[in-house]
Amino acid sequence: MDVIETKAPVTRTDLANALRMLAVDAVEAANSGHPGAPMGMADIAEVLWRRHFRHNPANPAWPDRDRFVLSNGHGSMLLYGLLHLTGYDLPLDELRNFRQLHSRTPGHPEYRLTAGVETTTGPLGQGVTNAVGMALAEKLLAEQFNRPGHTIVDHRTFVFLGDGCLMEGISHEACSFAGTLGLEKLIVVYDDNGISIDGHVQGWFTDDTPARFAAYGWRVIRAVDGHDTAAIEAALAEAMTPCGKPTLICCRTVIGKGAPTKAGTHDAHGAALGAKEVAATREALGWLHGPFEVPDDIRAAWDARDAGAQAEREWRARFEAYRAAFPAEAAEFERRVAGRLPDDFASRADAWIAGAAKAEASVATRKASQMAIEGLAPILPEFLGGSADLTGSNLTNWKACRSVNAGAGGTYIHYGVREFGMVAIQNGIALHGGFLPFSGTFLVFSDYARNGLRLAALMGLREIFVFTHDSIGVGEDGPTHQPIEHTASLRLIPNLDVWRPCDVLETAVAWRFGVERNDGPTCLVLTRQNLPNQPGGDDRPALIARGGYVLAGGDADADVLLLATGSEVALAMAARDQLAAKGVAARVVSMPSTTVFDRQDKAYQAEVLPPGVPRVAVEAGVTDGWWKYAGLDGAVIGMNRFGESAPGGKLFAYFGFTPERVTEEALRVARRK
Ligand SMILES: Cc1ncc(C[n+]2csc(CCOP(=O)(O)OP(=O)(O)O)c2C)c(N)n1
Ligand SMILES: [Mg+2]
Repeated sequence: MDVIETKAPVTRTDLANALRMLAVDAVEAANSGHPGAPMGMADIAEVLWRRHFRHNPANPAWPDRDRFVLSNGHGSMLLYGLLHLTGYDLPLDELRNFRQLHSRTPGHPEYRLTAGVETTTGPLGQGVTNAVGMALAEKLLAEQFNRPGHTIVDHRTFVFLGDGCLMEGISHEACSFAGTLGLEKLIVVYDDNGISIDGHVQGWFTDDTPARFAAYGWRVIRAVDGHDTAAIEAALAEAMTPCGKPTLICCRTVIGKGAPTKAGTHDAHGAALGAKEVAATREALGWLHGPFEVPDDIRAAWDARDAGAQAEREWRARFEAYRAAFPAEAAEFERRVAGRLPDDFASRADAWIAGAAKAEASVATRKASQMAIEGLAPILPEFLGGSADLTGSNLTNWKACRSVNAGAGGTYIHYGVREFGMVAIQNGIALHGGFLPFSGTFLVFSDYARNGLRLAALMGLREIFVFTHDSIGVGEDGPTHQPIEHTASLRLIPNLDVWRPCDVLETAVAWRFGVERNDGPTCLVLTRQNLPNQPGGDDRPALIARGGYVLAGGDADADVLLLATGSEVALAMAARDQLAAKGVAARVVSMPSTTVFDRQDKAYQAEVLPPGVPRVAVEAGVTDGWWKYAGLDGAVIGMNRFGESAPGGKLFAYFGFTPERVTEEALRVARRK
């Protein structure tokens, strides 16, 4: 008798189990990682990624792809499994190397490292906030580029998140804002498993999450069984019908689903299951394949390459029709999404900087920044500005800008009082592409946003952060509003450029530098109070761009070097005159960006700061960072205490930021006293 081999057809549970077991095996191999979330969300991921998610594994940069953000980034193996199985450039060996040095499968998903990872996640709450930025960018780009009968921007942003993201305050900032803006292509799936690291969340998280999101103005799909494929399918289908609101799908799930003794407990959250439990899980799931083994029929069912290529081909055909009808817009769209500056940017920026060099009026650097924005905006239609409810103080708006909050065609975002949300939303805008985003708040509140700034730097995003009211110069608002340690502490973040310019021209050059920089973010630290313009020749813009340069006294040997930034440059210049009257030759070095100066070649650094010449540094903030330039035999004039409430001018005198004090310290270090 012939033996006919019959093979059971692949079920959707099998497909989800492939994801589960890749996560289990990878965490086991690394003996480190988080199996619980991938096991709990595998069924949801299968429905989304195989039925609804529009992407092309062969081209993760396709501009009109849907975006997927794993906000609960500890579940990274879920994403790596999805990328691997659907056909991205992530071979099985990378999964075997989960969490190992130089693998493309680090502990938490990292932007740029792994094809298909849209943002770096792990710091809970920021992923969903990035996604709000992505969805907003999609909406604004569609407004700017789509034409009747020609829809070239039309994609969704999907998010997975867990209890942790919802507990984080930033999720309130972001989701409240998304509701107000009606970002209807944002679809968030909540992994409602009742567990976080410390155990059952009842003791610390009892919000009525659906009611909370309904109150934000979201559409909420409640109580979906996150292991019932048909129910998930129906919820996603509903979420994708437009209704003018973002959608939250609340899915009840079991963390570590499939692990016989650890499912439903925090033991499944963040540790390898252990050999015994892994074997029992295989048994329980009926997954009788070896570690990292995925049968061909299951692989074939996951493979999204053909469908993805087809989806992108269809879009390309639409884009070519758009190009035929709107050639200039098509070229501009391609430039914008590639993040290229306009071809004539350099020459137009040169002309604008030359104008800034002639500025006469004494203005605050925050005003100089607004003048820079005004000068750049006509050259850069990708500008997307904003402020956390301090527009009139940060001066981040410009004459022709229009509020995105007021209807279509906006280029300026009133973020409301949401500093952390603003920065992480802005990160999402930068990640999405098509815009050069910037935003403002008071420097003292940069702390609120700090981890978002850190992630911008880690991801190497081109963005500009305007921080005004940069010192005790703030005055009467007092110590709560007077930044002391902020500039110094921002300088500590790797890959974050920090500029504290002293006048109109330094501010203009700093802005240009931030715009042209394409491998990381730039902070501009600006004054509330007016500052005089400093002298210089035609070469001053090029010198400023080196981060530190000789502003005065470069033509002769100096007895002493005076280093200063921002509002203290004028003090140093006045002290130089006083010293000259005493027969002491002082050189003033303006250091608008120590971070940029530190990247200059050693020869240039030594030219600006000749070894052996005594030094005095002055900056109205903590002294720590300055000793590396001043040397231990030099002097640093700063303040290592909180400020006081009084008029700014009085405070400068009270805390010793005067030409006389600079002169005195200079005489002391130069041993003339
Ligand atoms: C801002 C931040 N704080 C703390 C952590 C550490 N952490 C990682 S996962 C987690 C618990 C998250 O709970 P949940 O989102 O419910 O994840 P689940 O256990 O359900 O997978 C914590 C506290 C973090 N990653 N980010
Ligand atoms: Mg949880």
